[in-house]
Order: sequence, then C-alpha cells, then structure tokens
Amino acid sequence: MANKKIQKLLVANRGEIALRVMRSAREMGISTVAVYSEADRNAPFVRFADEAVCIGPAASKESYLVIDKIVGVCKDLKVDAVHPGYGFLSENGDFCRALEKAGVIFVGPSPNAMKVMGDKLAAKEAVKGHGVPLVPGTEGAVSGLEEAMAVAKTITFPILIKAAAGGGGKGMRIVERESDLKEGLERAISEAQNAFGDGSVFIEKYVTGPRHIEVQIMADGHGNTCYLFERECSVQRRHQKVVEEAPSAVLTPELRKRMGEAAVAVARSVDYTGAGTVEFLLDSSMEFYFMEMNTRLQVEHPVTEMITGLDLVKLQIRVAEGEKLPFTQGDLKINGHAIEVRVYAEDPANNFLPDIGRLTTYRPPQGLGVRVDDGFEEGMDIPIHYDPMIAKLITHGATREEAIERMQRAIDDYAISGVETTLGFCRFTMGHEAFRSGKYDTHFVRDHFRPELLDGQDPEEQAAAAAVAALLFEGRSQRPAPAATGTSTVSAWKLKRR
Ligand code: MV4
Repeated sequence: MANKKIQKLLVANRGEIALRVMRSAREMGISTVAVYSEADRNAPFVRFADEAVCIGPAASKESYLVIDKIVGVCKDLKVDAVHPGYGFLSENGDFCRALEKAGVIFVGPSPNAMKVMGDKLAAKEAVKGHGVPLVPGTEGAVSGLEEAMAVAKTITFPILIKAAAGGGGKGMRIVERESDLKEGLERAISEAQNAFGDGSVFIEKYVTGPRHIEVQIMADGHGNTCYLFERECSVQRRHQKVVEEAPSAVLTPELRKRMGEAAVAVARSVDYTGAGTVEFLLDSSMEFYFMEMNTRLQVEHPVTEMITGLDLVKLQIRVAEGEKLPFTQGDLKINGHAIEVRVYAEDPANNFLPDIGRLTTYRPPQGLGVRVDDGFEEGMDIPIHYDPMIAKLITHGATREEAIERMQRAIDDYAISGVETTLGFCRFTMGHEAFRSGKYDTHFVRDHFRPELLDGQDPEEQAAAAAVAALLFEGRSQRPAPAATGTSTVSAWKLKRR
C-alpha cells in the first residue's frame, strides 16, 4: 500500500455519521467536503463542511446513491479520499472501483473483501479451515429438496433457510418440521430470487434465543489485525438494533479472547484492511458461531470508542493512508462500560410506526460520561426520505451499573417534542430486570415488551409522576393548569419532559 497523506476528504453520507466523520477529519487537519441532497440543504453536516455540493433531489436513488455524481465531485474538487459512512454506498464494490479508477482513496476494505463478505455463502467458504466455528448446516447452496432433507435430518429441526445474498436478517425462513420443508424451501428460493436476483439459499441449524455479539476489528495494510473487543446488540426489533453495549455483560475474559481471535481469523481470511465487524451468535451454552462480517464502520461504533479510548474514524483514515496501526493487541484494554441507545422518530406505543414531523423542541442531555451523536437541530424537519434515526445517545461509566444509571438520567434530560421517539422504550429497557441482570437475548422485545409497560413501568418513575401530578394539581389554584389535564393516561416520561 502506497503511503499518501489525505488532505481533502469527501464524506459520501448524511446526518450524524457525516458530522461524526468530518469532526475527526478536522482534528487531523484534513479539509472536508459534504455532498447533500435538496432535503438536507440546511443540515448541520452541510454547514460544518469546508466545501459542500448539492448532488440532487431528496430521493437517495437520485443523490446519495449516484456513484457518477459523487465521483464527479471528487474530480472537480480534487478530493484525495472518500469516507462512505454506513448504509448508502458503504458496501458497494462498484463505488470502490469507480473511485480507484479516478485515483481517489476509498476509506474501507478492498472491493474483493467486500464482495466475499457480501455473499454469506462465500463468506462461510472463505473462513472455513481458519478455526472459526460455524453453525452446523449445508456446505454450499442447496440444490434440491433431497439434499435439503438429508441435511435437515442430520442437524435436526428447527432449521433456518438463508439467502446467500441476504444478511442483516433479510431473506431468512425458519422451518420447524419435516412436512414444511418442501414449501419452505420453494418459497425461500423464490423470495431470494425476487429480492436479490440470486436464488441461492443454504441451510443452518436454527439457534433459539441467541445473543448477538459482534467483534470490532481493525487491520492495517502491513499484516497487523487487532480486535477492539465486542459489542452486545441483542436488544433489537425486526433486525433493527435499539440498544447496544460494550463490553457484553456475559463474556468471560477467556471467551472474549477466543471470540476476538476468531474475528481476527475471519478478517485475515480475506486480507481485510480498515475497520470491520464480525458478527457472532452466542447460544445459551455459551457456544459461539460466525454469522457474517460487516465491511463498514457501524452505527454502534461509539460504544467501542468509549471503552477503548480510540477514535475509529481516525484509525480508518490513517490505515487508508497506508500507515501502521499505532498499537498491538496487548496494548488494548477495556476501560469501564458504555451503552448506546438509538433515538428513532418512531412511536413505540404504536408498533414503532415511523413518525415524521418537526422537532419543535430539541435539547440533548449533557454532562460527565454523556455523548450525543446527532445530525439535527431544534426546528428542523425529519425528512421522510431516509432512515428515521434522530440521534444516538451514548453513556460511559466505570461500571455497567453506572453506565445504566447515567443512561436513565440522560434519557430523562433529553427533551424532544414534535415527534414521537423511541426514548421511552429505551428508558423501559434500562429499568427492566432482564436487561439489568444481563440475562437477555435477541427475543428481549418479544418476551418482555408490551406498549402498556411504557407508562410508569418503573416504580421510581411512577413516584415521580405522582409528585409532578400533585404539583400540577396544586398549581391549579393559582394559575391555569398546563397540558396534563384532558388525557387520563399521560405517561410518566412524557409528563417529566414537559
Ligand atoms: C440465525 C439465527 C438463529 N440460527 N442463524 C439474523 C441476522 C443475521 N445476521 C443472522 N440472524 C440470525 N441468524 C441461525 N442459524 C437467528 C438470527 C436472528 C438474529 C440474530 C442477531 C440478532 C437478532 C436476531 C433476530 C432474529 C434472528
């Protein structure tokens, strides 16, 4: 890898991640270029950038996903490198190749590593023989019912049929019994063909109630690959993560080392460079299995930054310049505990339906151990065209308990009105016994959450709500009572936020 100092960096993304990447670039003395759609004209990331170019209408397909437009801006403004953030073009091999052709550095892995890991079967094939545990199942794509039945009988039902081109939970189908296999297989193949243009599917033993544990890795172009410990992301719904923490509450130092070394082996199997995440399932007997590798910086990377003290974006940029990692595995230590909650403009009381509108009030929390990565300001509209994530709220503490208590305090200090948000759900999670004890898995939401529980679930909160209600009631003799009248069931956390 040739050494080349990056002087100008274009961020091919929007919102909080565009801002987060540009902040690190600025600290490194690198000048920044934003590309934005018409819907993001007034967004903070556009103002923050040293230069900004509008690349089209709101729809991503006409702006953030148009490779030619972005490469065109790189040429016009003499950009040295592009950081893709997450989503959009971050795992698009054509984008890497187009940049390469234009002489622009892509801050990320090689197109080949991206391609192998993008195909879940190719990924399993690549890591085979490198000592990485895999869920029992088919070696390659299943060709027919006979083969599928033979495999299913060997590994025993329930089984999971997965699309090779899927990932992140897309294109999966559980089959509980022999009599359902024929139909399940036919449907899985036709769905995969329709959704991804590739009907290849494979079979795995279905692991029930697993934990989602992922390991952050970082690799340079000189053969050094380290693991930056794990994140636990088991609190999710419909494959969308809502709460993440680092480290996991359940790993022993010995298991952490084994999973870390397995993640490094996965990365090495494709000569990986840059930041990557290796996803594992951990079953109830603490056996772990490789699932997939994400070849980008992830949404939840801040919890890893908080416990390691490292700036992952700076490391990505240094590695892309051809530098060596400034540490070895033995230098890395876990400091305390960090939790991230995702604040979505969604209504947890209404099946997490996306809620669009204007942020009439927006005041993020502050204070020791609190980090907010956001891309909005008070008065801005949440555009309907993109992911409805408003912000990520991250807390760090000396212990898991302190991080949780700090998160509860920070959520209570977060003032958002104009749209419904997932904050109430996150507050519910922080107070739940299953979360507090660490004994939770990927079924947490299904097993423990009902919308009714959002209101006054926590006795402390119930007491606080009662106190607020009493105050409002007393106040009525002197001045007209505020909003609390009229509705019979104003939730405690809503009350506290008015
Ligand atoms: C599984 C599984 C059970 N058994 N594979 C979903 C996302 C993708 N990365 C892998 N996924 C799963 N694969 C076997 N053999 C259960 C899931 C799964 C899941 C994994 C992580 C986090 C949340 C999940 C929710 C449902 C299913």
